[in-house]
Amino acid sequence: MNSAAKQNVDYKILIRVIAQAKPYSAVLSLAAVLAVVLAPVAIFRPYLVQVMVDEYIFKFDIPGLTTMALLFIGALVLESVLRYFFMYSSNWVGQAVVRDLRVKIFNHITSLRLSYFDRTPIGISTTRTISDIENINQVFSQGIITIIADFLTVFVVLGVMFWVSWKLTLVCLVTMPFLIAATYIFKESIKTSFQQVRAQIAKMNAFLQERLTGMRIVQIFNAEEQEMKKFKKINREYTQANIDSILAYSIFYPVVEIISAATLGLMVWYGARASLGNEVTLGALVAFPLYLNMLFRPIRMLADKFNTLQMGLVAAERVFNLIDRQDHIKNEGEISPEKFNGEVAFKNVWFAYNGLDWVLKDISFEIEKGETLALVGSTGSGKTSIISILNRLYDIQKGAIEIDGVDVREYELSAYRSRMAVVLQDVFLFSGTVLENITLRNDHISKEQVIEASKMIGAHEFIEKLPGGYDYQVMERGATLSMGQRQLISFVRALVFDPDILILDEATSSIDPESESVIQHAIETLIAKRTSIIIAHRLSTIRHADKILVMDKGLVKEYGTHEELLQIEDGKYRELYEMQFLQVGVA
Ligand code: DCP
Ligand code: MG
Repeated sequence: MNSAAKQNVDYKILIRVIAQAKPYSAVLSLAAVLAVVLAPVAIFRPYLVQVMVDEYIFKFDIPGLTTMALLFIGALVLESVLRYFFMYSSNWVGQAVVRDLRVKIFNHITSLRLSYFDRTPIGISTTRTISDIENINQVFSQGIITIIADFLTVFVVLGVMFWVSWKLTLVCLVTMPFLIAATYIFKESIKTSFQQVRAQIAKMNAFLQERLTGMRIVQIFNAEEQEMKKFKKINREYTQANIDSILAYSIFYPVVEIISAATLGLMVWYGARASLGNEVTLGALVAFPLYLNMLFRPIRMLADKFNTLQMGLVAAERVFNLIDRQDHIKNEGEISPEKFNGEVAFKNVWFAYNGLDWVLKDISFEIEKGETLALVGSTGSGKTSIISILNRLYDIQKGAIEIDGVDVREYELSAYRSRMAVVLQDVFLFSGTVLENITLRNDHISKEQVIEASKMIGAHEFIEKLPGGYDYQVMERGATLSMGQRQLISFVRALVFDPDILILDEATSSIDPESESVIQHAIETLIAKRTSIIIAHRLSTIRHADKILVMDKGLVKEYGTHEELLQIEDGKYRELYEMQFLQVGVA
């Protein structure tokens, strides 16, 4: 935001924006040439009027007048055609640049490390990719080239006016300081309110996005009214920002009208007397109001265009800031294994999301090939964090994580991740078909493979029953499917990718015994023959594990097999087992 407070156009950013148009330099040059050509062409018609009056109308030269009229029409057609190409090409370049930037920023956002998303509201990222980028378009369509074109027009018009009658021109210019002062004041006041408007839009986007995602909670807890109040407040501020900018316009335009009327009055008053004294021709007197109009319009628009340019640059700066963020997980490793053997080792791992508060403290454990490790522990003890760092969504601060005896940072990131599958606690489905949700649009996975995997997991039956079967359209976030169904789909997703290491964050919600056995069967299928880490809440899952790691407040509390852990007097696992699992088992 601090750049928004800068007074002048930021040339560095301007140059960088223009540099984006490099692939389209031909079209951009065309637009620039057209801008230069348009200025003299535009002045041609008023000048023709002047000549017509002086040389033809008063000399009753009817055939000559016809020629002039045709010339006038010709000039009009030429100007219209040029203007068409000018507008089309300058807007086209803007749109082309915006299209490229959108791809760039989307690509960039998807590569950012997860901690960026932990701290940035979704609405802000959406605003960057959609509306901020739209503003950059204006740098081309309304910005630099048209400003240059306007300046050229002003100079050409002034030149012609001076040439026709320098005295009359000077008289007209008496009001110019007022116009420039008004324009400057307007530009400054509109700038602030524009920035307000932009800030409010981003705020509203972020608010709305979050409420829509959490609509269920809003309605269940009857929070509509409170949310409405908050929304109204944001809406009020947004409206106020808009009204402020309208106020500036509604003052500025009439003021310009008054100044131009005064100029016209001055011109007529002086011109009529000069004309009587034969100093100025009648033709010039007729053409001057037209010249004046051509002079005033660009000046009046300049303020607006400068602001648009500036807004475009502010938006561009935000977009560039995002693009420049080197907030990726470092991908400097070069090892791209075809397959993992499947030995996982944590060696004195320390990790904090914010770099300060340790969420994992000195974690060490080892899993042999094909073994299953169950992670157990109370909520917030750091279980999900362990799998997040194993998946390299976050970087650890101290210690090492090794796979097959090699530090994970030495693997190439996408090769590394592709050998690993994660089933998360809260399953996320995208809008699209069930099939697409399972394959994530990976062409290497055939429908047959998907069906086979579904049968193995035990999901085939319910998917078949959906309207359209595998082509059933899943709504955003999978809202039209049950928790268990979503879970099963995510299991199939993991199985078709045939990972060497499987990570499973078991859903905490308890389910009915029948589904329980389906899920249990699915999990057994998943973990068979591969190294697995399961954050387990169900006793049945835990008992199947080769080793159990009990977490407590970021520390490894206990580590061993089921039997070993039950031996520990006053052990945490034993306590958990007796309190929770045994009771559930008995009931
Ligand atoms: N945490 C954080 N930033 C995140 C995620 C978590 O600061 N993006 C914090 C919240 C907890 C701690 O890290 O204090 C451990 O969180 P985990 O998600 O690892 O906890 P669990 O998975 O063990 O808990 P649960 O059983 O509830 O899933
Ligand atoms: Mg968790």
